[in-house]
Amino acid sequence: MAACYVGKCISVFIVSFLLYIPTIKIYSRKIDDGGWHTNEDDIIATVGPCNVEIRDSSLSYDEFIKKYAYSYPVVLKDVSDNSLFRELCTKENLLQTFGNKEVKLSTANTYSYEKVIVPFSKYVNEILKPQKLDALGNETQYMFGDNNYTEWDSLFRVYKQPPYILPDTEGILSFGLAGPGTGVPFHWHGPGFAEVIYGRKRWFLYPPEKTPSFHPNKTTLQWLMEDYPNLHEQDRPLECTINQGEAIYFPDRWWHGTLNIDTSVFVSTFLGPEIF
Ligand SMILES: O=C(O)CCC(=O)C(=O)O
Repeated sequence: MAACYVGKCISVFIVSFLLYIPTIKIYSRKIDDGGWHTNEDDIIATVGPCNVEIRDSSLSYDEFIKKYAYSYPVVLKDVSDNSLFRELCTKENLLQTFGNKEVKLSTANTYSYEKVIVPFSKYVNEILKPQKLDALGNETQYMFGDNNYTEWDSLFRVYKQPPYILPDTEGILSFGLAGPGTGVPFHWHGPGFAEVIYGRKRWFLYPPEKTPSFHPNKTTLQWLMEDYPNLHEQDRPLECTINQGEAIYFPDRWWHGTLNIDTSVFVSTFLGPEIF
């Protein structure tokens, strides 16, 4: 009787375990980081809330133009399939293809962008690091913008821009790679899209008429830790964390600051006047 009871328990245990296996697989499925690994201990900034509208590929071009193009940011999910581009952006592949090419780094502050030129492999192996909390913007080097379009053309040609180009504009691409906790402090310019290829990036936005309160040489991380918690309700930004494969659209002259949660690879499409 007792043996039979134990047997039943064992069968119940085996059946439960077999049912549990797919669950283990689901929860342990890791997002592919393309080799751009981030240690848990280096993730200083949190994901935060999202109060920006999120739309998917059911967003028509007409609705994009009416509702967002000239008035509001929007997060776009699954609007262009950049899986092939993502494969080209693995750490191994980028180092193999572009390791010897020079890249121009900018300091991560708002008004004075100092530039330094280094081989891409030096940036990846020596400079690309988690942000130190006490480092100021002018002490932080960031790879974004200033791309050599001839040397990186084979990569850029594979990137699919979001399918919502504004009338009479064309997209100029900008490629970036940066460590956890890094980011660009508040600034503004023309409209564009910014897609995350690997990692996650938190965006903070304010409309043109509401200049955010920030110190131009503080990093976004310092602003998040020191200023953001003290903002009055009416001074809080629009914000959202953009995940791998998602893009955010920012309209003309909207203030924005960025913060990489993980080591991130990202592409912006700046929409400028069409050149005939
Ligand atoms: O992606 C970033 O960290 C910077 C992007 C940015 O500020 C921009 O697109 O203007």
